[in-house]
This record gives sequence, structure tokens and C-alpha cells, in this order.
Amino acid sequence: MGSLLSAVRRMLFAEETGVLEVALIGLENSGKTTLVNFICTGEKPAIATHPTIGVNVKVAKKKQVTIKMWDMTGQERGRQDWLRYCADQHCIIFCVDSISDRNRVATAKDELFRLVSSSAQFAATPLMICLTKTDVTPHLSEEDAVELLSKSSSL
Ligand SMILES: Nc1nc2c(ncn2[C@@H]2O[C@H](COP(=O)(O)OP(=O)(O)OP(=O)(O)O)[C@@H](O)[C@H]2O)c(=O)[nH]1
Ligand SMILES: [Mg+2]
Repeated sequence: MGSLLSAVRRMLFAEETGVLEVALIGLENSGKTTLVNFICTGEKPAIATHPTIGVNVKVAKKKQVTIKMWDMTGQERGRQDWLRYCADQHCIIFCVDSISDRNRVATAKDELFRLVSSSAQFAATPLMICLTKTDVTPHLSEEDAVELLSKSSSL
């Protein structure tokens, strides 16, 4: 209950200040920067991207809310920084590439659970899983993604 209240308080705080702070994480090539660009411009096709080095910050204004997005690198050597940047965010978006193979999704799952189990504060942070590249066929279904990413999955 404490965690739930804390999460609600954080979201309300975003409403008060008008600034919603969001961290985008996920393996490299999972579509984080593309999603950020889409949120900023609302345009498709997406602007061409380059692999993110470290972190990039972008700000988008949507009606009364300013969204500040911390776009992290997904490269293996940069993933240890996720913890630092995900702390104190109103929300975390975890991107999963729907056209990657099952081993890759298993790696994504391991990284996600490593992060959320590393600090008790993540129990109070809303987490959104975003399945990307679903415009490409074939891609992982939402049901399969949920199964592969669930804690009990041995796939
Ligand atoms: N077809 C399609 N391609 C996508 C989509 N999202 C991303 N891509 C492509 O996937 C590649 C990687 O996208 P990025 O957004 O750079 O990936 P990233 O997660 O930011 O990668 P890092 O910065 O290296 O961690 C690019 O070539 C994108 O154009 C999508 O929804 N559909
Ligand atoms: Mg990127």
C-alpha cells in the first residue's frame, strides 16, 4: 500500500509541476530513441537514429504537461547507468524489440529484473513495457512478450 501511495504521490507531483520525468531503457536497437523522436514530433516515418552514447535528454510539451525524457544507451557497457538515471523518475519506459529472437528477449528480461530488484524504490515507480517494431512482420505478439518477460518464464 505504501508503494502504491508513493506512486500516486509521484504522479500527482508531476501534475502540480507540469513536468513528467520519464526514463527510457531497454537493450540497444530496441527503439528508445525512435520512440522519443516520435513523441517529440508526432511524425512517421521515424527520423533516422544513431546508437545513443550515454544519455540524451529531450523535452516535449503535450497540452499542459511537459515531458522530460531521459533516453539511455542500451549498449551492455552502459546499462549499469540505468539505475542512476531511473531513480526518482515519475515513470520508466522499457522498450522491447518485437522482432528480436527469444534469447534476446530473455536478455532484456534479465536486465529488467536486475534493475528493478537492485533498489526498493522501483516498487513505487510505474513501469511501462513498450513493444516496438510491431509494424514489421513477423513480430512477437503481446501475449508471447508478456510470457517471455514474466518472472516465472523459463523460456
Ligand atoms: N520498422 C521499425 N523500425 C524501428 C522502430 N523503432 C526503431 N526502429 C529502428 O530500429 C533501429 C534502432 O532504433 P533506435 O531508436 O536507435 O534504438 P535504441 O533503443 O535507441 O538504440 P540504442 O541507442 O543503441 O540503445 C533504427 O534503425 C530504427 O529506425 C519501429 O517501431 N519500427
Ligand atoms: Mg538510442
